[in-house]
Amino acid sequence: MKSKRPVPGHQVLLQGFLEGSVRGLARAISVVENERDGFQDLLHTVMTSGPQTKRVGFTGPPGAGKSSIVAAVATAYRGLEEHLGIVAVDPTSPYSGGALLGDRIRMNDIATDPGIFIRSMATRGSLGGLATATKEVVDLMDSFGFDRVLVETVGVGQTELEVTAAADTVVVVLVPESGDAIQAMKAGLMEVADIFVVNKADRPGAPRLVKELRQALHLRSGRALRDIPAHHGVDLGKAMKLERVSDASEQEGEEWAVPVLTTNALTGEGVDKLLETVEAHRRWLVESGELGVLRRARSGIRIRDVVDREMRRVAWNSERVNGLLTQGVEEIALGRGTPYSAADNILRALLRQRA
Ligand SMILES: Nc1nc2c(ncn2[C@@H]2O[C@H](COP(=O)(O)OP(=O)(O)OP(=O)(O)O)[C@@H](O)[C@H]2O)c(=O)[nH]1
Ligand SMILES: [Mg+2]
Repeated sequence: MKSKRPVPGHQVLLQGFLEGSVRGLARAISVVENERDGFQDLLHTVMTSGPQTKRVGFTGPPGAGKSSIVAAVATAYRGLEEHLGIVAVDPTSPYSGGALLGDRIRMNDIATDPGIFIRSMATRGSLGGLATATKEVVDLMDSFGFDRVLVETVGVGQTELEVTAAADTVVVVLVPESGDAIQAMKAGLMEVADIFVVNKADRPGAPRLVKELRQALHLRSGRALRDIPAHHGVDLGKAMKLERVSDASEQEGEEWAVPVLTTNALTGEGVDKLLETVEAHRRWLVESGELGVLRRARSGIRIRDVVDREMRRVAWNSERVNGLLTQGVEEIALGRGTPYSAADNILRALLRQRA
């Protein structure tokens, strides 16, 4: 890693990026990840033309097979001659080599394919910075002109779920071993899923999880209660026959009914259906106008992210603020102040400074 001096070759880098040079993209990502001088201008310039690409996120518990599915899906998209960017927020990162790569032929294949650009982001603890940096890397990939960008995150914790919101279509990958539908609900995965995939369909317990998920989705959508008169009680089996939540081709109206699919990432079973369903969701996003709604919501979050970070930067880089902090500490020690009075002084100084 080079020093954090301003980047002298910014223009060259930018030109390379805009001309579609992968080296330009790699350098841009490094500038953004390390928050080197001028990274905001760089992002501003490349993002001016707005979102360009389809973003598909894959999330779920550790070891569910997200990377294996991403690899299988990427291979299928390559068969359709798509150029792909992959961002993996991945503690074990099988893409980038290491002990795990040996037994993963597919990973190796996609890691050396010039039509695929993979970037693994190290998990740096639970610092809020990871989510923002990852979203920025996804934005860079989006602006670069890939046909599609795939994002893998472990679906535990706020940061990861936040990153998930950078995708247009979110595929939640579960496995029988990861627990039941209730656990998925508790982890907040029900809220983020556009498509559920029960992977490792070769394992016992997969059909039960599929059934549970469909029932949970059905209940959540409120249809089960609407379809069946209350005095008959809620017969879920009957409700499932009335509404086939699983069949993406039967979408009607404005609502997207979250399908539950099964895959075996090792054999590739179910991957074609997953691709079809991702396309169906894309069509729905476009036709319903939901894509615009989603992108606006995302822009709002990004603006907040940037303002939060810049406020922090402005505050803690300011001599005046650091002076007030030291003063506040002394006042607290002398029993003349509290963290609130000190913070109040700092905020007043900051707001005056920026006015
Ligand atoms: N039997 C079976 N094993 C699978 C399947 N998909 C993935 N695996 C195996 O499950 C293990 C975990 O797969 P990964 O693709 O690394 O899972 P992941 O969700 O990306 O894991 P993390 O990124 O570490 O959370 C690997 O040993 C895979 O070979 C499947 O469909 N069936
Ligand atoms: Mg993984």
